[in-house]
Amino acid sequence: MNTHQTIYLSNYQPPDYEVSHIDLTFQLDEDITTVRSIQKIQRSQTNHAGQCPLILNGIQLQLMSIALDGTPLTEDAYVIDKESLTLHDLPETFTLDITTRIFPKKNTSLEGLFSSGSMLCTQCEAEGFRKITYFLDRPDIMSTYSCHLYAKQSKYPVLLSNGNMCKHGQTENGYHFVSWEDPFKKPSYLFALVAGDLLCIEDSFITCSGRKIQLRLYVEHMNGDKCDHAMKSLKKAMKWDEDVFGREYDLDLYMIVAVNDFNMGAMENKGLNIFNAKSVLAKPETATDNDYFNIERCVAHEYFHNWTGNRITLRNWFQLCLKEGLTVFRDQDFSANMYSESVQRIMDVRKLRTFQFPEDSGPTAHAVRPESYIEMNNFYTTTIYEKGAEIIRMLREVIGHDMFYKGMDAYFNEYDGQAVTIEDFIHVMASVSGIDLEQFKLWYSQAGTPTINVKRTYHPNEKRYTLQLTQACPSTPGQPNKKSMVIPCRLGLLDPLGNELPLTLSKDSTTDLSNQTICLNKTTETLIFENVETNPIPSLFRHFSAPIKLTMDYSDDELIFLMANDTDMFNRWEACQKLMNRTLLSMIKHVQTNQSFSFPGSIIEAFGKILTQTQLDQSFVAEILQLPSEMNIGYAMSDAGETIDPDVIYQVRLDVLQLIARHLQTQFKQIYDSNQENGPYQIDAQSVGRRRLKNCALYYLGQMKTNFDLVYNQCIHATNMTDTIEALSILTHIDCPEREKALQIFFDQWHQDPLVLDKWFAIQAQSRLPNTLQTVKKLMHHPAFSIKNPNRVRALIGSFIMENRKHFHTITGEGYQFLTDQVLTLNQINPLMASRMVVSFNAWKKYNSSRQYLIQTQLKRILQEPDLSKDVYEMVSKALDD
Ligand code: B3K
Ligand code: ZN
Repeated sequence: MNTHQTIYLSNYQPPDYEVSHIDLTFQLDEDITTVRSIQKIQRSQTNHAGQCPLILNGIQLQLMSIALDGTPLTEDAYVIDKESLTLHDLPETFTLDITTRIFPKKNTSLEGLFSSGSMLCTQCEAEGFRKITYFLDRPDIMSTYSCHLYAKQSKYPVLLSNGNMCKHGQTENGYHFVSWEDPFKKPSYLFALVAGDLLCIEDSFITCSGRKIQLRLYVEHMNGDKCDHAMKSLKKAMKWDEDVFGREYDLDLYMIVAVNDFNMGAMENKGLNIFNAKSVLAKPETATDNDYFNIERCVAHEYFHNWTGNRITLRNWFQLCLKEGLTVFRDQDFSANMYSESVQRIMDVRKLRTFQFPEDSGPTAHAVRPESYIEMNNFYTTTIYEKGAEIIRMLREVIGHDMFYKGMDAYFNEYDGQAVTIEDFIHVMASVSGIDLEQFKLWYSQAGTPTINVKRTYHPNEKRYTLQLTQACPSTPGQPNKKSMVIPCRLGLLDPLGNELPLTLSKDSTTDLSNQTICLNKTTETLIFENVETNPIPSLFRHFSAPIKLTMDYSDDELIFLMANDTDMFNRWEACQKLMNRTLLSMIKHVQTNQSFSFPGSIIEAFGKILTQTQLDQSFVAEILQLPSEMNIGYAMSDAGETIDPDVIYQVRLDVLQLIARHLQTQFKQIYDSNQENGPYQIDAQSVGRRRLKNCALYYLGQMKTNFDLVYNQCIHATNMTDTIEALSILTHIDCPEREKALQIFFDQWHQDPLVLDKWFAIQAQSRLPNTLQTVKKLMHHPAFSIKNPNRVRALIGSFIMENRKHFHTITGEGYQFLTDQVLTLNQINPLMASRMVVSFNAWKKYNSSRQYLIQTQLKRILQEPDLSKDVYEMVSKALDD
């Protein structure tokens, strides 16, 4: 029976008590840690005469003692249950002194205080602090913290917490202590501590006002040579936030600790970021360009949180997007500034389409500011993060760049040190810009991806061109009807030579144009352009100016034209995506109905042309040449009202890859040969672009038997991990002796490096070879596999379900059964990970009836589990409700 409680935004009440200061003392040990917390508490103004009890959150705590203003309380003085401790009849201000015991090694949820290898560390967001001590564990309780850490010196020589170190010394029997003081008020979710035997890599940064900040990276001793990139990234991020947002770092010390067992990428604890080792450690021999890129982005993201999240925090968890959407927007902007605006945008949009659009059209679709949740951890979603970032980007488009940055300044000034809401943020933006943002706010409350349908007419005699854009938003769970939204559309009109035509909007149009952007806000808008000399080709939603799905009756030739000529690079890529999706879908239809289809020569020709355009950014060319993934083709099918057919998708995509490879092999070979590494590994945009294009060429070449040697040789002789992995991920699909050899060599070389070993697991799980599920099951018993390590789980199980559509969706149902088995195991060990995995079942209604039946059976099986976590229960019950 489900007894999990739903929390509603509409029930939000300000806290009845405030905690001005909390003083924590830890006697640290992996088996039993003792936590003493002394809290200074006062009634809040709304709690007249203290009629409201104090209900402290606490989970899996062993209460040892509790005292009120120095007087120990007996058991009849409080009520304790599985999740809380309640006290009645309290004075106006008082001190609570609570001692609890916790058990880090047993804590496999990796939330609260847990052990990872020989170290101890914490993860408190969203509600992990309550696994450390009894507290008002909610983000609108902001307190100053002092923290005293005691531990055996030989085992835990390094003891860290938030803020500044203020005291340290020896105690008896080989124990020592370190005291930390954080001068900034913070919510409990930003508390952190780390204890371990760690190497410290040090550097410093001089801020814009001339302050010297100590930067410290703490890693396991063998990883000292993998810190350079993260440190550089941190300094770049610090500088960028000063330059672009005028934000200077506040404490004198900034620490990052790398941890092997971590549920997500990283955590922005004040002054003491805790990172998944994957998001910190890199050297050319062990990390790919992609890893390098993710590290830079992640370090920047957590750093940017210091202002958007920490200095200004959330009133309640429903406001999560206020810090996450905004911070993702900031890290995207940062990355775009570091490399290429258009390639960055392409990558961001690809991510949005692969993860967010499907979420927004499935059973767990929710508004960027959700109305309710059962388990908050389930709401760290791509909707809150990526769609949240899109909303900020649109806001900048709608109010203009200048106003946006002015508005940000005003936001920082007005709300520094407070726990606020999305409403507050938008209010500042509206008052600074003088633009009414009431309708714009619908982006926060309406779920679903809007669609835009375009009709166009050219009147040659009047030289008039009309575009009629109609918006709609599909219904989502709990939201059957949607209102029209504010949708910024950046656009251009191209003449047949590819020149931009001047945009003169007639006053009969229903909206205005500013900076090549129009803001749609009615169901249908009509744009009438005057003095249009020739029938133009429109380029709409340039740079993906809004997260929508566009329907437009482009011909193949127009798309090929835009692909070659649009002045907006994003839309060149977009035209190619449209063209490929359309062609692939049509081929799929033909295969399903046993008809023949010949792939248009014009597309191959267009690809060939792009390969010759040496002036183009090589990363961009590689992006254009990358076919839509099987997953994205599936979603395109479903958008077109078809049932997703993973087998045919796989076959057709493979046929097209081979066809392109055959036709363009000479060019691919030439690109491959002329872009070899010719010096030490560099991570600048140009070198990355060169490797990407070279490996894209290898990918196509590797589709042909005659080139297997080439792939194998790169795999064996590569001097950097990017080239090794690119080759190995081609080889993994090929049934040849070289495959086994390459995998064995890789294992022998890297089995001691957990992050590289993850790649070995992932690559095997991605294989299209027929017995892959058996291989995956076998690998679950490999001595190096551990279901307790999230990176390993993501590498093996995650790669199989996400990137092996063919085998996961095998019509025997074995893939589904496998996932269910893993979800049920993880449900006991690490509910957050279990819940992350089970969402792969969400799209079940988009498959044919036999697959639907198979998945539904598994979902029901999960729901029957007697001891189902909140996390999994919430996801599965929503999936079944659909
Ligand atoms: N704020 C953390 C995510 C916390 C997830 C809690 N389950 C990392 C980030 O977004 O920067
Ligand atoms: Zn974040």
